[in-house]
Amino acid sequence: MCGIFGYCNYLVEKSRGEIMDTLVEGLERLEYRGYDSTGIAIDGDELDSTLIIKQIGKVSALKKEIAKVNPNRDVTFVSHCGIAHTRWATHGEPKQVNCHPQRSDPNNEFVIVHNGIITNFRELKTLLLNKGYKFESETDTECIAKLFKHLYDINYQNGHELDFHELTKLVLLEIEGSYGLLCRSSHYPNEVIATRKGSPLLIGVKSEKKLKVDFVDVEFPDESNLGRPETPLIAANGKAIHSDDNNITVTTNKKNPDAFLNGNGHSSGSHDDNLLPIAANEFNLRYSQSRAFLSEDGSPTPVEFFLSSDASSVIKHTKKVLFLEDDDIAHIYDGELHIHRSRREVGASMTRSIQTLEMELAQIMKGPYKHFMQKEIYEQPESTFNTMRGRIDFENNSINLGGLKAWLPAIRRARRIIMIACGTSYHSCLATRAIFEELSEIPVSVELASDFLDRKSPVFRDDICVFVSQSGETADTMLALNYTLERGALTVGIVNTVGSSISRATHCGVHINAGPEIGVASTKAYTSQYIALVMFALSLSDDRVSKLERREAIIQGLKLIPSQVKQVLKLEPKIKELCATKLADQKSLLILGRGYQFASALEGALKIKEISYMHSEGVLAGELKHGVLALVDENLPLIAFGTRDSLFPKVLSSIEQVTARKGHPIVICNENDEVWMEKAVNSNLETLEVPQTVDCLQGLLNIVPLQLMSYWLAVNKGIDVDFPRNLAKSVTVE
Ligand code: G6Q
Ligand code: GLU
Repeated sequence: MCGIFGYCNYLVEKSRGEIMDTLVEGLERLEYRGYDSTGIAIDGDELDSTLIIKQIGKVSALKKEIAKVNPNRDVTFVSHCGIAHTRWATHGEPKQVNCHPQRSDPNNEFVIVHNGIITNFRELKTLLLNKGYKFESETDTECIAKLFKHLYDINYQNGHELDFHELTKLVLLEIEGSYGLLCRSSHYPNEVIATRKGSPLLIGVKSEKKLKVDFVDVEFPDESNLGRPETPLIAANGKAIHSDDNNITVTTNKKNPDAFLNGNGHSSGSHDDNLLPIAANEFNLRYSQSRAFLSEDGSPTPVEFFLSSDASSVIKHTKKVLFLEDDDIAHIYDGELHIHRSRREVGASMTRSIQTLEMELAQIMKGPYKHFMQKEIYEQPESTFNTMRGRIDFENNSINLGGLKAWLPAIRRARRIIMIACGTSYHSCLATRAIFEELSEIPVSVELASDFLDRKSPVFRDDICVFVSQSGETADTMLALNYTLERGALTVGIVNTVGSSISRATHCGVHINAGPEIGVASTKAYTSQYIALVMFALSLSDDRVSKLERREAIIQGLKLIPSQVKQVLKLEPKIKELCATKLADQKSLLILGRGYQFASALEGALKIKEISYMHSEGVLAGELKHGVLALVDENLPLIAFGTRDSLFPKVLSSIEQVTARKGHPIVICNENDEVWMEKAVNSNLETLEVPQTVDCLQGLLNIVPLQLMSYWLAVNKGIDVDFPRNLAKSVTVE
């Protein structure tokens, strides 16, 4: 949840107006992640002071607040670090004092933007209250800002002027929970700290000069006692930290000009040279340099850094990005990016690569559409095609999933497959479970991540756990992934967001390639996840002669899906009219489906609830008579999936149970199906006709009318579809 954005310019002169515009624009692109309130922190007019501007509501409200505060836009900064936040409240309602940035004290010595939840904030708050700190907000975040100040002050009093990243290490020792956070401080002008645990954070790099290498070395504490100060550092409880307690060492004091010169003049040397301390000066301190940012002649290179929760807000400025990993502490100062870790772990990567994003700006712009959700619904002919592009050979009826290929033999040997996901992603698992079992002949169970964890479900080494997630950052799914990894299962990711936590933590997987999905209501990700899972099932069965015919039918069916989706989109005028008439002002809507269409019913009901706030329930048609039928009368609006497959006669009888109780369902059926044509004439029944495809793919087409319906029900009520109340994209809290 929430969006974090930061902007640092080094030797690239910018006016305060330009800096504020960059921060605000970055927030606008992140607004879909949370929109309770927003705020920025930038340099104030006094030397080393911080100006915080924040406001409840969306970014537009922040813009007005900035205009009201009216800071001088013309002051220029050769180097500067600003931070910004758009909130999805977890602790404390959206009100001015709870907006981020949160601060350590009225002088804004340390200011923080934070995504996530600090689970031990009550204990920390008690400790800090006892030390005399006064809290002004109800957020958990405020204790981090105060902790920074407290640890800075007590160590300073003990003779340690800590480097910013060392101070951060001390802070992180104290906090528990999940976080993506940025911190700036008047004690460390033009520097910023970015760190994460369980929340996404990436850093875009823009420089005129080509970077010397496309990675950043990870810096570990000096394990000899070289950099260890003679007097121990002080922890939050006031106790000394001894050398055995942790690996904290003071590694840098770049405020010391000699230390800086020593480091700067040092040649880059071999890889290992850079991981080890380069120089220990007379203060027993060391300085290492980030090779990517070295210029040929050793002179400083102008550079800009964009820190963000999501690549979509960085893409306008640069395509070069580095994804931080959990527990990384990124420290930006003097035009360099350093990545520190508290300890060296066996097998952990020694570098973070600077990758080139393939995303285009147009992909994250609304274009001619009114809302991202509408755009994403209309993108489905292309996004479904992109999921299959380069992976299906329609001539030879074969599938090639590069990220899975090597693992297929192991997966085929599994005794069961467990699919784990949340929300819409969970529905895509339900939608494909039957075809998975049919093709792979391996039992498949489908789990909601939170429930799976609550039950502490048994997992075995020969289980295959498939994690499906659009964002790749959903906390429940990520926790379930860690749970299965700990138990030795083989894990597969079906993820949209490249570089996301789930795509990196799983052993293997498939990127669904749907392109960035910004609308909170997931639409194109659902159809692409569905296709990716079907392709996965097809790959698992490509060694089975008995499945040949079925596989060919499915592959040829997939080929037509993009054009068939396009055809379904033509139903929009009719759906729009139904939403304005028959479905207008209704309190509740039942959606009936069975077999493959049960998942469509659940997904359709979820879309309607989250976007239009109308109660809606997906009902398994076979269960109707066991209870839900009691709700049916001539007034209850009802939608039924009546497309043709082997269960058609049963579906028909369920719908007849409804019409016999004077219900007037809207039936989603295949084009020119004479059964429904006749019923439409004889009973008071509406139809929405969709093309026919293979049974296991029909859900790809059937869901589109419901996506459009939820969209129009919401728009007709004047709801801001991309920002439904209480929700946000990417649920990074448990
Ligand atoms: C619904 C949603 C939501 C989403 C889950 C899981 O429209 O967007 O239900 O599917 O929150 O998110 P991920 O797919 O990103 O894990
Ligand atoms: N827990 C913090 C708060 O409630 C951060 C929430 C967020 O991720 O936006 O303020």
